[in-house]
Amino acid sequence: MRIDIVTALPKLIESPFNDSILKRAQEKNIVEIHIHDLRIFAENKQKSIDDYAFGGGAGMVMTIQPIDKCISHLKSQREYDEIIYMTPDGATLNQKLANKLSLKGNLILLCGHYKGVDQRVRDHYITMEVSIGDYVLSGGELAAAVLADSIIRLIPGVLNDETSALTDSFQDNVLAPPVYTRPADYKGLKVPEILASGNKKAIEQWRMDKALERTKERRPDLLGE
Ligand code: 6GU
Repeated sequence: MRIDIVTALPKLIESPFNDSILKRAQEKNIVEIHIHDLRIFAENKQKSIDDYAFGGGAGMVMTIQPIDKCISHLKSQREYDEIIYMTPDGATLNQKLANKLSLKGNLILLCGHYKGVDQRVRDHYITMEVSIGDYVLSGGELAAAVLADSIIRLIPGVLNDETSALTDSFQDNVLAPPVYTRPADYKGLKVPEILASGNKKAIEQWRMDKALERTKERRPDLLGE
C-alpha cells in the first residue's frame, strides 16, 4: 500500500510514522508513506495556500491551485483507489471503514485546515470524506495520522502476531476482554485462576464471557441493545 498525505503542516504529521508499528511497516516495505507540503505547489509569489472566503465571513479557506497541482501530479504517476478529505463533516471513522480501506492499494489523504478547502476541490477531486469523531480539531493532520494508523495495522504482516488485529475491540462488534501478565499475585492482587489453568477451551470461554460482559456494560449499542 502507498499513502500520500497532502498537508499545509508536514512537520505536524511526520512523527507518528517514524516510530513503532508504523515505522516497522515501512521498513518491511508493506506500506510507503509520502508527505507532501502544499506550499511547495503554490504558484503565487507569497507561496500562500489560503485566502479570504467569497461572500465574507471569518476564517480563511484553502485555495484550489496548490491542491490541484499536488493531486494532479500524484495522479499522473499512478492510479489512486480513494482521494480522502479529512474533515469533521465527513463519514465517521469506525473499524468497518478501516478494514475496507486496508484492502486498497493507493490512497491520498488531504488534510483540511482553517475553515476548510474551496468546495470545488471537494466536488472534483475528492472521492471520500472522513472524520474521526464528533469534535473539532485544529486541522486534519492528527485525524489523518489516526486514519492511517487504523488502516496500516490491519495489513497482513504489519503486526507480529497476525491474529492480534482479529481479537481487537470492535473487530466482531464486541470489546476486547481483560488481559493480565506476570506476576500472578502482586501485593495480594491476583490474576483470575482460570488463565493459569492451561485449559485452553475454558480460557477461550472465559474470554468470550468477559468480552460480552464488558460490551453489555460499556457499549450496549454495539450489541444492538
Ligand atoms: Cl478529519 N478534521 C478536523 N479538523 N477535526 C476533526 C476531524 C477532522 N475529525 C474529527 N474532528
